[in-house]
Amino acid sequence: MARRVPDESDFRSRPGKRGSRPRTKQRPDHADAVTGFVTGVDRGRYTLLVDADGPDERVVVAMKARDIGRTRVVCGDRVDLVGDVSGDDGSLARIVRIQERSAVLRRTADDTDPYERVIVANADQLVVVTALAEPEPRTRMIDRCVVAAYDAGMDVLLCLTKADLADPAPLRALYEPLGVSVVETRRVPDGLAASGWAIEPLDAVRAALAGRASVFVGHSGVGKSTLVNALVPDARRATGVVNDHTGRGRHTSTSAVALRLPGGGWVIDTPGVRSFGLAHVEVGNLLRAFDDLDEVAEACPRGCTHLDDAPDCALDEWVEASPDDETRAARAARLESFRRVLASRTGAA
Ligand SMILES: Nc1nc2c(ncn2[C@@H]2O[C@H](COP(=O)(O)OP(=O)(O)OP(=O)(O)O)[C@@H](O)[C@H]2O)c(=O)[nH]1
Ligand SMILES: [Mg+2]
Ligand SMILES: [Zn+2]
Repeated sequence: MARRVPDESDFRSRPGKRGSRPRTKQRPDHADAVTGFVTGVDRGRYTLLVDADGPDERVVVAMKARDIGRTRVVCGDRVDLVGDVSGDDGSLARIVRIQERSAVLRRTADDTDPYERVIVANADQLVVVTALAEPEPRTRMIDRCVVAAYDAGMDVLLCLTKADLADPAPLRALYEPLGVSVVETRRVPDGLAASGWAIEPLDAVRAALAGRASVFVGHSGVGKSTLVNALVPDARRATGVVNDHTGRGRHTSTSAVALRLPGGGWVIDTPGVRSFGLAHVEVGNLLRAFDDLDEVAEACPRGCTHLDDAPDCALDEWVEASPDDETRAARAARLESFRRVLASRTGAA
C-alpha cells in the first residue's frame, strides 16, 4: 500500500479514522508558527507579508488549514502560518490560526438578508470614497457607510473625488455636522504623467491616512483605485471607466488588496459595492459614536427609537433646552444628521 502524502488534513485529528494519530482535545499549538499579515485574498489563495519591516520581510502565499474551518480569512487579518513559510517561488504555507481582531468591518448583503460578511479586519479608519459626479453621489450610501464604520468602532473619512466635475460644498455641509472629516481630490492635466493627468491635492489625504490602516469603500467607478495608485507609487491597481449611459462603474477591482503607504500605514482598496447592508447594526452601538447625544439619550424612555416620531425623546428636549439660538441651530443640525444616518439603517440603499 502506498504511503499517503501528508496534507493539511493531518493537522486536525479525525476521530474514528483507523490509523490516525491519537485523539487530542487540544489542537496542535504550532509553536513554530510565524505571523503573517494578509494583504490579498484570491480564490482560496492568500497573499501575506511576513516579518513586515524586519530583516526577513517577504511575501508568502498560503492556503487555509482545516483547523480554521469556515471562518473567513480577510485582508488585514494577522494569522499564524506553518509549513513552507520561505516565500520562495512556488512555496505554499498554511494558515492555522487567525489572531484576535481589533475591529471588523462587516456588511450584510441587504437588510432582509441577515447573512453577514466580514470585509476587512484590523482597520481603524473607513474612507468613504464618493465621486461628486460620474457616478452621481448618493447620500444614503454615504450615511450607511458611516453607520457601518461607527458600529465597527472605526473613524470615518469622507473623500470626495472628481471635484473637477462638480462642487463639493453641498456634501461637505451635509457631513461636517456629523463630525466626519472631509477631503477632496480632483483630476488635473499633467504633461509629465503617462496618463496625461494627475490627482490632486494629495497632502490632506496623505495626512489623514498616515500611520493608520484605512479601508476604501464606495460604489464602482468613484475612483478608489485611481486614488490608491496616486498614493502608492507601485500599486498598479487596474482602473476602469464609467459607462456614459448608465453612469455606473464596471466593477474593475474584484478583490480587496492591502498596500503599504510610503510614509507608513496601510490602505485597503476594495471592489465597488452597490449598497451597504446594515441588518447587523444595533442602535446602541451607533449612538456610542456620538458622545454628546449618547449622554443625553440616557434620559430617553425605555425602548426609545430616537427617531423623528419617537415620543418624549430626550434628544428633542436637548435641542429645545438650548441656551441660545446659535446653540439651538448647531444642536438641531447635529440631531438631524444623527437621525438621518439612524434612519438609513433600514430600507434599501
Ligand atoms: N474626472 C475625474 N475622473 C476620475 C477622477 N478619479 C478617477 N477618475 C476616473 O474614474 C474612473 C473609475 O476609476 P477607478 O479608480 O477604476 O474606480 P474604482 O472606484 O476603483 O472602481 P471599482 O474598482 O470598479 O470599484 C476612471 O476612468 C478614472 O480615471 C477624478 O478625480 N476626476
Ligand atoms: Mg477599483
Ligand atoms: Zn430618544
